[in-house]
Amino acid sequence: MNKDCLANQFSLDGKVALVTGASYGIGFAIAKGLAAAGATIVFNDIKQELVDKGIAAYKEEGIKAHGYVCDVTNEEGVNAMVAQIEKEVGVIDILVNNAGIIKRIPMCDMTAEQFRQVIDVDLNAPFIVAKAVIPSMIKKGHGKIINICSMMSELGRETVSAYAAAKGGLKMLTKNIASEYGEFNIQCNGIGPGYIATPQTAPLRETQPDGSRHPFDQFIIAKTPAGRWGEAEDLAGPAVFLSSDASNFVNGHILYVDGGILAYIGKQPQ
Ligand code: NAP
Ligand code: GCO
Repeated sequence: MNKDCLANQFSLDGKVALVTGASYGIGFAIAKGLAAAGATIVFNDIKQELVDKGIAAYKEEGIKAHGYVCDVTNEEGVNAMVAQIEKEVGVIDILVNNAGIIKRIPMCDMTAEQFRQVIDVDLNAPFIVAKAVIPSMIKKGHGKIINICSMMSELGRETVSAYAAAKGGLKMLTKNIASEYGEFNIQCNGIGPGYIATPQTAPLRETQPDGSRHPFDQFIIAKTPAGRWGEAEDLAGPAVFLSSDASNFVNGHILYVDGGILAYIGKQPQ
């Protein structure tokens, strides 16, 4: 294999990528990476104002993204959005199930409705969106699905019972899609980010009234061999790999992009 042949394996030229919930945060960073590799970017958000902001943000990066208003928990709305994308942009070659929420509430204080809301967005929605795009992927003869899992696909911690249950389920949904649709040349893998500095984790990094770092911030730094929080951009390269021909024989794998947290017992107190 020569240098050009290897480089081409990572090219996404001519591919249409749908990244859900990608007006900002991890989804936005992943979409920028996919665009840099040649993909046409399609994204959605619940609110028109955020879709508009997202389109403007992509434009600032030199990316002509296609934005749609859609709540990923609404199956009818998702099916309508996918049909509209196929009509206006093209068949979706790459799906990144990124949209997600978290509720940090002690389990015995959490209502069943709050639990269901997290499961709905973080687990039911990836099922709904994957189900909407797979038939056209089968017709086209290929497809890539990337589910954004989490450290909580492997580990628990206080106050995140619903999120951990959803992300643990998402890991197994990933493996099941890989199992059920691998024969159609569809690869389904997960990316498990570690602790990434985005709006979702902002409450865990707030500077304390005395100017010190948030205790959880210090905890994560001690638990991460890299000694830092991840940046959303750290996820772009792994996403390009799992979206490209370079990963055509990678299926049902969860790629943890966590700076080594899952491998490390943690720095001993000094
Ligand atoms: P974020 O900053 O909170 O962004 C989440 C995105 O999902 C937002 O654009 C949000 O749109 C969208 N979204 C939420 N519910 C939606 C729905 N029902 N329909 C459509 N869009 C919806 O989160 P993030 O940190 O970028 O995380 C992105 C993904 O990575 C999530 O799945 C998260 O669980 C996962 N993750 C994050 C970390 C981390 O440390 N940050 C680590 C591991 C995994 P609105 O603004 O309209 O709500
Ligand atoms: C939390 C964090 C984590 C991260 C991520 C870790 O409250 O523990 O929000 O859940 O978001 O999922 O991989």
